[in-house]
Order: sequence, then structure tokens, then C-alpha cells
Amino acid sequence: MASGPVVRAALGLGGNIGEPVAAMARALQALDARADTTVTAVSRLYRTPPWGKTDQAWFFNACALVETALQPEALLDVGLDIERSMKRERIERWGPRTIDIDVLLWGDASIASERLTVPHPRMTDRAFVLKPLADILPDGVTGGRTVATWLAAVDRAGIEIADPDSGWWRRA
Ligand code: A4P
Ligand code: MG
Repeated sequence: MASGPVVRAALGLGGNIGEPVAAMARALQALDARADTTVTAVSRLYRTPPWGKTDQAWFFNACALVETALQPEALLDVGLDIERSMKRERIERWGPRTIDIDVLLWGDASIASERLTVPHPRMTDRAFVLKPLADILPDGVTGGRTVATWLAAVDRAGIEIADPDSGWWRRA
């Protein structure tokens, strides 16, 4: 697998069917267990109203920072493998899912390939991404503004803290 210098990347995790918290925890544990990737920070755990397609269950969401030697597409593939191993069913866009792992940021890189767009193009519109990301990277800059600034500009209505302990993912 292609690897190089260690870069800090930000990931967004979410899910709303089955046992999403256990799935997110196992995903982070699996990433942290890899020789090429270390989980360095995890947000609190949130419950969030569904965005986009609103007639579905509430989600659990969280964000994590990793230090990784994986190139961006390799990191995407690792996330997709983890999603697949948890039997996520890809039925409809923005629809229900066991677990979704998005690559939000990979260092300062801007990437627009067929399979990967980084920074994630919709992250700055989404409170369910920005709220947890602000726990761990409030001063991170994307699109010319900090995460905290983007967060202040979006509708945060309904978002709740489901677990205030950022160690939730080691216990689940
Ligand atoms: N892809 C391209 N760029 C990326 C990236 N930066 N990170 C490609 C991850 N994947 C990326 O992904 C389809 C393909 O996008 C991947 O195979 C990869 O090659 P997907 O997750 O199945 O796409 P999607 O879900 O159809 O669309 P999108 O916009 O990625 O949806 P999201 O962002 O996954 O959002 N409401 C709440 N409250 N909480 C949520 O977590 N999630 C969604 C889905 C909708 N509403 C939600 C939540
Ligand atoms: Mg996605």
C-alpha cells in the first residue's frame, strides 16, 4: 500500500441504523490498530437531526483526527473497507446507514479526483460535521475560514451531546 510522510487528517463519522455508536467505535479502534495510522483526537459523541433527507432516524455523529502515512485515496479505501465490513447498505443518497466515514481534511491538500474530493465539499454546510469537528480542530482553516467560524454560520438546532466523554470510542 502506498505510504509516505505522516499527515494529519480529519474524519467525519455518522450512522443511524443498527448500532451506530458501536460501529463508529469499532471503526476508530480498527484505524488506531493499524501500523500506518494513529487516532490522536476524538470529539464528543453527538445525536443530530437528519440532514438532507429528513424523514429518517436521527444520527449519531462524531469526528476524529488521525496521523496517517496513508495517501488520501488509500485512507478513503480503508474507510470504505471498514464500512463494508459493517455491512452498510448503500440504498439511497443521504439515506439511512450503519456507518459512514468521510475524509474531511487531509493535511492542507485540495484533491478533486473521480473518487475523492477533499476538503469534503459539503462539510462547511453541515452542523453535524462542524459541531464535533470544533471540539478537536476549532482553529482549523478550510475554505478561508476556521471551523469555529463556519459553525457559527450554520443551523445547529436540535444537536445534542450523547456522550460528553471523548473516550466513548474506547469503551463501546
Ligand atoms: N467521496 C468523494 N469524496 C469523498 C470524501 N471526502 N470522503 C466518494 C468520503 N467519500 C468521498 O459516498 C459515495 C462516494 O463518495 C464514496 O464511495 C467516495 O468515492 P457516500 O458516503 O455513499 O455518499 P453519499 O452518502 O451518497 O453522499 P454524501 O454527500 O457523501 O453524503 P454524506 O456526507 O455521507 O452524508 N444527517 C445527519 N444528521 N448526520 C449524518 O451523518 N449523513 C448523511 C450522508 C446525510 N444526512 C445526515 C448524515
Ligand atoms: Mg459520505
